[in-house]
Amino acid sequence: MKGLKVGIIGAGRSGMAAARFLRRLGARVLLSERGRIHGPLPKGIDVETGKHSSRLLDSDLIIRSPGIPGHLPILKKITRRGIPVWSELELASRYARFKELIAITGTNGKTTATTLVGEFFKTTKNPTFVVGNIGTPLSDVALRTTAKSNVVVEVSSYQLENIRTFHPTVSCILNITPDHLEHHGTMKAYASAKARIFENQTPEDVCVLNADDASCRRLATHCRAKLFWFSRRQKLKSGIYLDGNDVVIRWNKINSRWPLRSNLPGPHNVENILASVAMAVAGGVTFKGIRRVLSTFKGVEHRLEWVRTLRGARYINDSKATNVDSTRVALASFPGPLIIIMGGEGKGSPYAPLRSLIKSRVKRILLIGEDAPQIEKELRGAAPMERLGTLTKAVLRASQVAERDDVVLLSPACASFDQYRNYEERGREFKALVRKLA
Ligand code: UMA
Repeated sequence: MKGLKVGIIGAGRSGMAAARFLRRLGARVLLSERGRIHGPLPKGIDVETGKHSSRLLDSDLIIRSPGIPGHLPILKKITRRGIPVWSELELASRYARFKELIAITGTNGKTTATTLVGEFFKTTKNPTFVVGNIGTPLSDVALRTTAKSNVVVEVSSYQLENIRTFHPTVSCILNITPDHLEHHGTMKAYASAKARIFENQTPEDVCVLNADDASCRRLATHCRAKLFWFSRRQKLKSGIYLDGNDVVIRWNKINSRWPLRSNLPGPHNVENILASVAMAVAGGVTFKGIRRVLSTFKGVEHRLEWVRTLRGARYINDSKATNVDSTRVALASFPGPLIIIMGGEGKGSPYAPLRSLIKSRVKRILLIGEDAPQIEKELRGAAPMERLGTLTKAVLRASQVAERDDVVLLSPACASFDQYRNYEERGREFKALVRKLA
């Protein structure tokens, strides 16, 4: 990298981390951001803000932040010039050293599975890093990894679009349902981006796939790694599955069965657990370590997170539900009666798949954000709806209508960017508002 001219597009979390990393490697960096730069800039880098100028065309290499749309004119020019475009994941993974590199993708459950897999690997003697889409970019830790490290990376379809050599020892696709269609265009393109997680794997590696998911089954035919299937619904000849309340593993000479003890609500979490156990087993974690972690693991922030019980009504923060399927999963986790707060920046996928669950479990929908009119149109008649605009008003309204044994659920089915910096900020505001309720 020394002396190489590298242009970075986007100065968010991953762009800033890439800039710091490239500076340490001695590259000449131009950081290009359409908005403003937040936070301290690494020393010695060139910056342009408010635009992406043709200066980028002078680069030997481009690092594209995950949120940069493919139709951006400058990106088209860059590609036409034949300048290689990498994601920050591709860049950092070239410098990471590891015993196991575990990469996890999927539409939903990524963060829970990544956190859980991280906890499993922390029971081994080797240092474990938990990075990627979950928050800390791999660039921030890559130079601290050694041949003994376990590196657990949450990977998004955006990051996978611009990989070349990224090569996990264990990969996993949890599930594939419509999301980010505004970015990828079609389901096929979205699934293909996800499948790139295993494109550099060989038969020495392992790929964990969901046997209950038709898209995963289709993708498996292109996978060269050793397959490790998981299923919540069916007994498998080879893989990990649930039999009653028992976890059964039959894989690669391993034959094991034990009762599942976990605090995570909902059937989707059973799937996250099965996949995570498969990854841990493939990476050599002992059953003792796995079972100890499972019995104490409480889940992750902003994902079906209990906030408070007030006058018998439970308030649940599921701000991480930034797509329709995530909200479907949340609805399926509570029998009801539910008061659900939905809305935000829509992603163009239909809300209709929620209709039957809403009809049977939801007593009121409180709408916020930009996509409220669209949700209202598509779910008309499923449950009474009110447009409140902001979270402040929605939480107040929820507290007025909530009765004993109700569940007040923030599960927006939308991104947060119309009103917040990210879903974490939205979730924190929800929790603060709920805690303030008299
Ligand atoms: N920007 C431009 N030009 C553009 C568009 C955006 O300069 O045309 C700038 C924005 O003004 C902003 C920056 O690019 O300053 C934003 O970058 P980004 O959206 O690529 O996001 P980062 O801050 O780099 O964070 C990314 C991930 N974000 C996305 O994939 C959208 C974070 O995942 C991740 O934690 C972080 O890298 C570290 O790896 C978040 C996410 O929402 C949680 N992920 C999606 C999801 O989980 O559904 C994929």
